Amino acid sequence: MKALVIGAGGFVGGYLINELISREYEVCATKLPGESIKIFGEAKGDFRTEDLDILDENAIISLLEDTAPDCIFHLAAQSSVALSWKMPALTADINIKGCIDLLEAVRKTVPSARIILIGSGEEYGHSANREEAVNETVLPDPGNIYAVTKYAQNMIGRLYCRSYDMDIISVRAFNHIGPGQLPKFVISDFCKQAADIELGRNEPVIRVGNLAAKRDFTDVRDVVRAYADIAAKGRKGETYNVGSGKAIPISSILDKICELSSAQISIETDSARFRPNDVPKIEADITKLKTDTGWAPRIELERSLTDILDYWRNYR
Ligand code: A2R
Repeated sequence: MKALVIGAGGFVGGYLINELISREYEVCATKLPGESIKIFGEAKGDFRTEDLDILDENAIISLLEDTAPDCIFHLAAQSSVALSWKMPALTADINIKGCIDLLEAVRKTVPSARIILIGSGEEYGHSANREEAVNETVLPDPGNIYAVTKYAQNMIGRLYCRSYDMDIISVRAFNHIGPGQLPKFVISDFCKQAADIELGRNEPVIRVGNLAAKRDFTDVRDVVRAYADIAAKGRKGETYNVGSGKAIPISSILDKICELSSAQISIETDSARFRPNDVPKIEADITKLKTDTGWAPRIELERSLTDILDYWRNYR
């Protein structure tokens, strides 16, 4: 089986490539020119790399003709919520037009390929603000530009599946964490601050935003296992939540990081780190994913945090 991973220069790409190689896929992965694909941990084997800007329609067609994939994982995105407010049109171009151009190119060149569109738990937005976990039947009510574009991608995927009988599945990934994630994400940020304190680079204070918010965190290695399981066993035309199924307060994660760190750390609230309209709790209902694929998260939070702390301790 041949897999094409589009947008593999980001956080998830290298992990997904490794997972697919270990399942004996022949992998081709794309990145933006100037980017590199980072494999964290032990590389499981070789793969082919190509440059692709998803805004270049002709380049997508050439790549598909050349690689003839059985399965396509579409990771390429403008994935920053903050940047989506600053550059809404660019975010829409990459996340919506890029998706449409990809689906059109697949329809013309490799119409029977399975496509996994990677969306986000952010799509639920205000609809996730409820006591119970959010399942795939809940109507999304996105709260930012990024989330709107990912919800548009989801709807376009369903439309192409119904209209052209294409083999498209959408995923809504909730917060994922792991070594190599940029420190603009909360857990990576806390671990980096703790590692910098241990290394004597910072005063022994971690600066934090809203610690009361509860979020659903999954290790990226479990997330990519879910993507591969969905590609193997998921149902065409469906949407799957990918998360741990359990929201935990950010404060308890910070306590754990302080416990795992060798430094004596105090906590300071920084108003600049608060986000407007933070939803108090976001939790994924993962019943559908479990039922259809048998997937369940395996990596405990403590192991993820230990690995992220080690990553920042050794970061050059
Ligand atoms: O924004 P950059 O320079 O980090 O590049 C990102 C890349 N990308 C593009 N690829 C092709 N054509 C474009 N016009 C284009 N613009 C941006 O897609 C980055 O290398 C990759 C997406 O990776 P990350 O932003 O690190 O996302 P991550 O955490 O790997 O998540 C994968 C997917 C994304 O669709 C997220 O929205 C979703 O999972 O949660």
